[in-house]
Amino acid sequence: MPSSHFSLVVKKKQNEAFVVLTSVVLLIGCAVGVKDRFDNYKVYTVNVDNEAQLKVLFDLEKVAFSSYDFWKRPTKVGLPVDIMVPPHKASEFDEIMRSLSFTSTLKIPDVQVLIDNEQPKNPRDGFNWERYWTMDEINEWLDQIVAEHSDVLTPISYGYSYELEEIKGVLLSYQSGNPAIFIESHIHAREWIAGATATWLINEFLTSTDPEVRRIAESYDWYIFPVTNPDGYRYSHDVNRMWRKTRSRHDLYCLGADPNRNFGHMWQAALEPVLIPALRSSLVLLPSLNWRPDNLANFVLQRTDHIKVYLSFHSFTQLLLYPFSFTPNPSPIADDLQRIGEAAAYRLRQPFGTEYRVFNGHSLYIATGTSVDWSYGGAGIDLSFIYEFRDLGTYGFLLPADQIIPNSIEVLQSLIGLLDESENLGYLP
Ligand code: 0X9
Ligand code: ZN
Repeated sequence: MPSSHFSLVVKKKQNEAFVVLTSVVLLIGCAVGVKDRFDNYKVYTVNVDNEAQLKVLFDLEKVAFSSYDFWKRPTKVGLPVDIMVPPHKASEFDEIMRSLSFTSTLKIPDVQVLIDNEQPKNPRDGFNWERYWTMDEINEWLDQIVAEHSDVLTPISYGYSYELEEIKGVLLSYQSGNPAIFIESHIHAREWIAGATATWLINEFLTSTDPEVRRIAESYDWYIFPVTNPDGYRYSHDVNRMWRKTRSRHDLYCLGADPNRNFGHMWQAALEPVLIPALRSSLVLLPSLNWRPDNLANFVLQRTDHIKVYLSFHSFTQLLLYPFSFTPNPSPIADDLQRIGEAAAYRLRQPFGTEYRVFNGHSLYIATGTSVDWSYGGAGIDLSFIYEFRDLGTYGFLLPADQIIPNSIEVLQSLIGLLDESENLGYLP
């Protein structure tokens, strides 16, 4: 055996032993309630300059338990990816980068440092938007706010999560006859800024004295579900900060489903590049966010006379996306959605200069079973948008809590722009 081959084999065995050991440590950790740590996990921005490089990245994404985590997925030549590399993969990653002459830059040198700095060091007591709340705190706040504003707020729920947690929201309504906006927020567990922004909006609609805010608060009804993936959100607090999916069990290789791949419009009509269940997790049998029968889709379908706008809150990359994601064919109203999106992005830019890009989902990457493809194509709600909040990747999913309020302020401005332009174009009264 040539010595280089021999050393590769030895290295492979060492790696395998390391993986087994890490898994055992992780399992014990889970059992005793220890949080996963991300010391020396690094995030690189990797440029994709040719098809060969793109293929390698797709292959890497396909490997089950490869432990690379794509914060920004490979899509097409010319669009860089963000990839989190664990320390035990550092040399393999270097080798891959070198072998195909990738160019990359180190974006986050130590993910654990960002996790440690995400929340303020000395948080003030009580409910405020200076820190990220836990799932229990959000539920408690919702109960409290509903009790305090029972003239305007009605508690709502569309059922239970896989782990049997009631999914709570509010309907905010100042007068009868209003058209409604539905906000589905925080469907991806690690995108904490989504839920925080949704709760801030509820509070602002109740308390703001700004005339433009009062107008949209009072002349529209708002269905707001701040956290639509409570199991995943809990898990991202208690165990693994980087968890994305639900906590539903499917088979040995498939823990958790991606809820934003399981809505029932043209579900799996196109194949995404990643085909294995552990990563794609679309192999749940019933589409439409189905972990319980009384689900989000049914809730919306029963109210399509009322709901005229469907918004899905995510992070990150500062984007406003409209249907479709499953096909490159533009929706018949794509030009209007682009215009409305640009009006929203224009308003969003005003307070702090934050730039959002606006386009259809497919231009970002192909995805089937997304909620807004379904709300547009399945439920017939023309004004369907995904927000990808701050930032552009400096912190990524680990946006420091001191950006909750600025993010929320600019998103609220964008809602004014979005609704104004929709009215101008005749989509809303
Ligand atoms: O992949 C998703 O579900 C969304 N991005 S995220 O990073 N928050 O997970 C975006 C879905 C929008 N559609 C397409 N990108 N095609
Ligand atoms: Zn997301």
